[in-house]
Amino acid sequence: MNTPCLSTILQDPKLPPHLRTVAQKVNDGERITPAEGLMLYEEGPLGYLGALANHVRERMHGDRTYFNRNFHVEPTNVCLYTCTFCSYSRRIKKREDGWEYSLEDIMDIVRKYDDQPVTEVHIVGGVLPQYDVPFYAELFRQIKAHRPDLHVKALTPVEYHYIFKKAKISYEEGMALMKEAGLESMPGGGAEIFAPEIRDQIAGGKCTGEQWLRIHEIWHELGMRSNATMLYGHIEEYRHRVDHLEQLRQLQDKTGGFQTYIPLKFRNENNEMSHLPESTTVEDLRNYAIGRIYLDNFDHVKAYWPMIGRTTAQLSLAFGVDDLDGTIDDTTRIYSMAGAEEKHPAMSTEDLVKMIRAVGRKPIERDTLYGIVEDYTDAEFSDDKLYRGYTALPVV
Ligand code: V47
Ligand code: SF4
Repeated sequence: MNTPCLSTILQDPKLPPHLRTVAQKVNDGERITPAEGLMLYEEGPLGYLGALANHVRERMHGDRTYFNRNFHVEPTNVCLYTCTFCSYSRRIKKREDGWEYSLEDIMDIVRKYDDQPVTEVHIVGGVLPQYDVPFYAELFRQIKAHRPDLHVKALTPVEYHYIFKKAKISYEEGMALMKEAGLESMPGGGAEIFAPEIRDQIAGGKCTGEQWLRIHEIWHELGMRSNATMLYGHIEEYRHRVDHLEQLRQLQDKTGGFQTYIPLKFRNENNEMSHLPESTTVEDLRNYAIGRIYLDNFDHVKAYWPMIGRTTAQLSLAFGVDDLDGTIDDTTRIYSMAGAEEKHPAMSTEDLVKMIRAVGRKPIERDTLYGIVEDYTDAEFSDDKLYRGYTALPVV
């Protein structure tokens, strides 16, 4: 991809000294400070940030771009919390408009994928009292008994904090119990923005940033892996984003248990913050890039393409992103209600592979823990009009 390369940036005699210092650090594989992170948010030009982030991305992964085949299950789309950015919270007043699946309903959904080559089920939804420790433990057990090879990635500290409190058990006991029941990794949701001055306004009542981090820490101490997100582009300021990244980096130094960082762009439809404008594409790309530069101890940065659209997802691959999420059937999601770019974001593996190849990257199907399932770099498709590299053709 044609972001300027880092050596070109460093050779520019007009590069301001503070930008040069950071570029040199990135070139030398050194860590940047929180003050430098803030400076990048405030002053880093798009092309410059892209060059730095792409350098890190290619140093770690070359052109490899990962995706996995999973399906999502949302036990309910009603929630007792009142996060202002979330369309679920509005439903609690008209609960009958939503769904509340039973264990059998969820197992029916899981069974629908029996013939499909999916490697992971991602389970996350609203918080309601009937979804408690016994419910989820039984669900994980039944999924693993039915299909042992399916990786169970489920729930976030938001749910775990709630259900463990209700069951009067510690986080340590609770996470050990979930592991024993079949939980294999934790998705990155519920992180939002850790700083209490923002979190209390947008996600008051649910687990704090500290509790979110503690539950991940305990999970990592059990030898398990998880992801981390940041919900950006609403009422937070750049310093809150830097604080969020810093806290993730510190925990990762301690445990090494995070696999992937996923920035989530705030979408403003059907929620209590619809009056706020959304971030621009330039800002989205800058944010991916700064995440990649800052989180030097995270292996992967992922873009969730149904939320940002296919074109921005392709662009993000030149701004630090090495992983794309969203293959089959992503229709019923928190995001489609919040104004996702793709209203019916079903994309076949073939489509995704073409989308990645069209910007000169190598599509690699992975499993949840980044084991390679298949390298699609040279896969042939019957209607494959696309040049293996750059293309002027519209993509899928
Ligand atoms: O925590 C809710 C976000 C998250 C909105 O780990 C919104 O592989 C934008 O974490 N605009 C859940 N975002 C989704 C999530 C996730 C997604 C894909 C992959 C993985 C992974 C994790 O969705 C919530 C919240 O931050 N969200 N409402 C909204 N209006
Ligand atoms: Fe509930 Fe999660 Fe939505 Fe908050 S973001 S209202 S906790 S579903």
